Amino acid sequence: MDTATTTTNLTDGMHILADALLKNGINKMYGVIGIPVTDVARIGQGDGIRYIGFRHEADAGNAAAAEGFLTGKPGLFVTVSAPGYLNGLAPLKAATVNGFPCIMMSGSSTRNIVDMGEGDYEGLDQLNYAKPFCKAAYRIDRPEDIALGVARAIRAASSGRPGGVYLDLPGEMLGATMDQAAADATLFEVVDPKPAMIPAQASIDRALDLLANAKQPLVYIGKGAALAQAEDEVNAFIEQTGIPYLAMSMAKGLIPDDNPLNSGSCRGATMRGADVVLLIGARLNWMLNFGIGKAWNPDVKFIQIDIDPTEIDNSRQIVAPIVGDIKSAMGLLLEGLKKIPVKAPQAWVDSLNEAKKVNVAKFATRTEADTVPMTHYNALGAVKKVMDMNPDVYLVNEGANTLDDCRDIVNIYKPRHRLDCGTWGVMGVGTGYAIGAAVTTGESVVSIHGDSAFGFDGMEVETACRYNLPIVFMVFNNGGIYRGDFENIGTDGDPSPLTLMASARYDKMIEAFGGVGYNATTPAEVEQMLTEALAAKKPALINVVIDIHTGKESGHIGNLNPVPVKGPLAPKPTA
Ligand code: ADP
Ligand code: TPW
Ligand code: MG
Repeated sequence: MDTATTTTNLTDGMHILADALLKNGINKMYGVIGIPVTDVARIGQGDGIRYIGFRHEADAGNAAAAEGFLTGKPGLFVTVSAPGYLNGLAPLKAATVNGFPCIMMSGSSTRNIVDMGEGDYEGLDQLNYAKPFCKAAYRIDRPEDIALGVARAIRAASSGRPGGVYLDLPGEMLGATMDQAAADATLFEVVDPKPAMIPAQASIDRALDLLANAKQPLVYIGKGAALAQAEDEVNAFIEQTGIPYLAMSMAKGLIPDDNPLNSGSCRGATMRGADVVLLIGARLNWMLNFGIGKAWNPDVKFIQIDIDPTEIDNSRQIVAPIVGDIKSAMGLLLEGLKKIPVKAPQAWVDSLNEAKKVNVAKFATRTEADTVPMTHYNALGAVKKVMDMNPDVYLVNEGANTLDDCRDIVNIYKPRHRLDCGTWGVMGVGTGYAIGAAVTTGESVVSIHGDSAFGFDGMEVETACRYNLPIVFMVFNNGGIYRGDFENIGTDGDPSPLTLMASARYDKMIEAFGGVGYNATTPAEVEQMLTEALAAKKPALINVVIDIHTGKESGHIGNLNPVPVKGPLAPKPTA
């Protein structure tokens, strides 16, 4: 139908999509391509969107989520229909649970064939399946709606509590044509995608009154504060009030970890002692024992800053809710200090300092030990030394003991410089996060994985090599999930369900792709090899040989396991 002259005035869905994304500053796309999105990536790349091709959609999704956490703007990933789409749903949901802004775009098959259940190529009712797995889901059925669809996705992902958004892109729509000028006229830039939400002054005054009268106040900083980029306000508030604080794992570095008011090394005593707690972007979910029980002072009162009003009273009463965005809330709290001054009582600060001394000394004997084979502790003690010298380097961390011990041992000095398993404790997020962080920031990344955790997504070392990214992967190889010496309690002679290959040389994996492999057996080697690998600014992998007899079952959360009533796993009766 089209003549040569009219064709030149036509554009198509894939070109309009690239234009709409670029119009909104989305200039990166992670993904795995195939029918019908191959040209979404190729055309995007041609138009100036950096495309990072992965080996598995989950890792592309995690990279996009990492970008969202680091920048506050949604990261974008693309998948093919049904199977690729399903691989992408897991990171989309995890990003939503974590509150990271990101957008998953999937190609989809022909609507009428899918809806009639006729068995289309990779046919699946993707839009409806996506809905419970994300914050919002839209299908763009017409090329003239692309700009609107992109705008809706950006706003839904970024505003309020951020999260994952699904955009369904039917192949027919991607190939549909439109007059270029008419298509250009549909493009627009989203104005103020995450508007400030200013809390009521009365909620600020109520909170300050409580803090001013507290004997043992505590500030608990969560990853919401990191997402809100509220480091200046949070630092000023701690400095002016002198209140001891604790940081959730991804809030580490918002205030440099070596701040004397950081009470991380006596977390238990701090939580049990605090009578008033200001939560800044941290939920009272399982990670904080729901704000109840033995972990907390029975008379504790909570102040909670959160952008989501339904988060308040989630698991117990919040006596002073502050509903609004953290940056605005902290600004108002700082302003309010002029009227209602708050100073942490010195006796409380002193008592915590005493508790810290004891714990720090106890920890140092473990992290400084030169035991070989290494434990998680002394290997991480060596990592800490190198990270202390390289505060700009981003840290990614997953595993059980590898996660919990690293969080406690390795200091972070800058905001949003630590990414980990997050609210759900997901294994297999690490390489995607590391690649997302390296691509987004251009900085070096140290990516520390348990040997089990690394198994989920280790193939992405090829991606790191293909794009020549400055990532040093470290595999803490203790030969298993939690540790390597569990035994099969049956009689078939198979390895135990927790056992992996302690003899594995993960460093050889990266050598297959031209990266540099190291095998570290002592803390001194860890320190020297990590220093060298970071200085090279090239992909590297250090196989860190850890004693198979070290590591607690489920790390620090073994208490969450159901206890068998009988059989060899039942715990010995305690007196
Ligand atoms: P952590 O795991 O570090 O404790 P959570 O993910 O449980 O943190 O909690 C983060 C909270 O921060 C969420 O309830 C989310 O709604 C909130 N949040 C995210 N961004 C903002 C923001 N800009 N302003 C206020 N609250 C926010
Ligand atoms: C997607 C369950 C929690 S921790 C873990 C698994 C499999 C691995 C721990 O061993 P690792 O670390 O990584 O070797 P270490 O140092 O303790 O030996 N599937 C998913 N997520 C989770 N959380 C699991 C399974 C799990
Ligand atoms: Mg392990």
